[in-house]
Amino acid sequence: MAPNRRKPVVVVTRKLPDAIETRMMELFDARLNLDDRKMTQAQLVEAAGIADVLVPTVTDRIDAGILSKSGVNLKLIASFGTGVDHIDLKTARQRGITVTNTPGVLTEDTADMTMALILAVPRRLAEGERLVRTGEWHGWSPTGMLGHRIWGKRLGIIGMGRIGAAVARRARGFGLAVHYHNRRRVMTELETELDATYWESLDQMLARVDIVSVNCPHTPATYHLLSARRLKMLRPHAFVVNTSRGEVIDENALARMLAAGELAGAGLDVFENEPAINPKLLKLDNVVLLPHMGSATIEGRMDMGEKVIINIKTFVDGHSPPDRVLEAMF
Ligand code: 8YV
Repeated sequence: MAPNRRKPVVVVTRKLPDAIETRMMELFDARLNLDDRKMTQAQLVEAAGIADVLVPTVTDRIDAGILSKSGVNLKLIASFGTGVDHIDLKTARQRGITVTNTPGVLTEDTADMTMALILAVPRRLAEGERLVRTGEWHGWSPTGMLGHRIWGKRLGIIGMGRIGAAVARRARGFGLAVHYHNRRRVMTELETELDATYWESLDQMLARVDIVSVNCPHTPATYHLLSARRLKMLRPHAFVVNTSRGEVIDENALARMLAAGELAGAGLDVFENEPAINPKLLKLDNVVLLPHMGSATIEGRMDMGEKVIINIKTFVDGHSPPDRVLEAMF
């Protein structure tokens, strides 16, 4: 932007960390959502109508309906988050709207949460905690609260991107053998570092691993990648962990199989219809359910906010923003 032009109107759809909001107020004509109430589709239409830049999060559905009503000034959607499945990228491109995200800064936090679930489910951490809190624990016994050993098991990672690789590094420290399925085989150096076994066929990998971790983005190609048919390929002692997007798994089929004892357990941080949780899952003891908190660290949120600011600033200064999202990436 030329120095004397008005500050860009930046509409932020949710409450962000104070320091990020303050900086946005200094740099932009920022419109904040201080009470953090999720915007309705009608409010999003209104926001897209007045904004030069829209800053949505995963809880906003930026679909063709909203984009088609956006004002002429809306030129950038600087999403606060890495996943972009809540944004209609094609319509955005057709309307000349640039989209950015915040990759990289939530890799380690999300990998930590994934590893926490990989440990928590086979070792029955949440069940044990519930036992103690409900006063149902009557003392140690040799056969009490037996779970399954992590060390020596096979982990199948679906999606060996940044987060998948960070999960693999942690998993190796816990004695897990790393297997993975990815659209493309990763570079030999990375495969060697992770001592990872590549499976071109997801079906083949599923039949052989003890724990599956979903770490791929949700795209049209990965919707229900773990379909009922594929879930059946897992052996009954297998565990499923998902910190990516609920839509990658057929949640109904998963719940049914868990209830029927056809799978040993699941650790889920994400769900198909957030914040609604499949009632069948809520009844099961062998699942750990978390409220989409994989990247929820103060440090992570600050880094994400910084990235959003850098993307906006670079863009309004007339440069290509560092985290531009292209449809071909997904
Ligand atoms: C974020 C996420 O909390 O970045 C992502 O893709 O799933 C989460 O970890 C959320 O998306 C913020 O919009």
